[in-house]
Amino acid sequence: MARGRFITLEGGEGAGKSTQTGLLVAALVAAGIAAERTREPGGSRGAEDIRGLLLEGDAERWDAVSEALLLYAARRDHVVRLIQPALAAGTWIVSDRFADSTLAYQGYGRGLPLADLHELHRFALGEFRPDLTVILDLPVAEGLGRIGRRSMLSDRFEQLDREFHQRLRDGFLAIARGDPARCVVIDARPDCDSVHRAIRAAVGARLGVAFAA
Ligand code: T5A
Repeated sequence: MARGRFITLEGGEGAGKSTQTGLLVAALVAAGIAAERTREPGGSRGAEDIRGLLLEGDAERWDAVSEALLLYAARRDHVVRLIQPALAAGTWIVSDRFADSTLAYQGYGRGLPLADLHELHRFALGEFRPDLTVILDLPVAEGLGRIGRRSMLSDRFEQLDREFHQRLRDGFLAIARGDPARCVVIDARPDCDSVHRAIRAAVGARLGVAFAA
């Protein structure tokens, strides 16, 4: 049986990752591919427990190192218990955020050395990486505006300041420039259907999927 492919959607707050993850999984299934969605932090039972620790409380609850360690404890559980078995069974997995979020948030955003985060990744997951990463790029004000309209400003990560969110955006774009074989940047400003069509085009071109018209 052919191994499934692992696709991640990344980007700042309100870029449309959750929306587009659902649309992409539905399009893959319509194309005859077994596909499932997941998310980070979370995805597996243990990782969802850790998600609660990460997202609740005030912005200074964890320092950046503790945050990175919690994220990687969750990520290892998610990969070992859910993602790898699914891929081995031929199912494609689409994840709403993955390791690039740690580079962007804890590295570019909170200032942890990127080399340490790469080392942490190697310790937790070896060379395991997505087959394709879609980075949804959106000006900070637009992303925060979308989230604000949904009244989710209470989540502790969203309390951080705008300069932080700009560093995230720049960080995601730097990650994409550094790994063009894995990453594709999609303009997230157009309406949902247009962004979905752009993602389908990228997945089709990079992973050879023939989507239904
Ligand atoms: N985190 C996570 C780290 O710090 N390090 C890590 O390693 C990881 C994995 C997760 C938090 O954890 C941090 C990052 C985050 O701060 P979360 O609750 O999962 O928190 O939140 P986010 O991942 O940021 O997801 P959001 O739900 O906030 O945003 P999405 O998923 O990007 O956007 P979505 O699809 O929910 O859409 C937001 C709103 O915009 C609308 C939607 O209808 C919705 O109302 N929308 C559009 N509007 C206009 N045009 C479009 N094209 C639109 N697409 C969506």
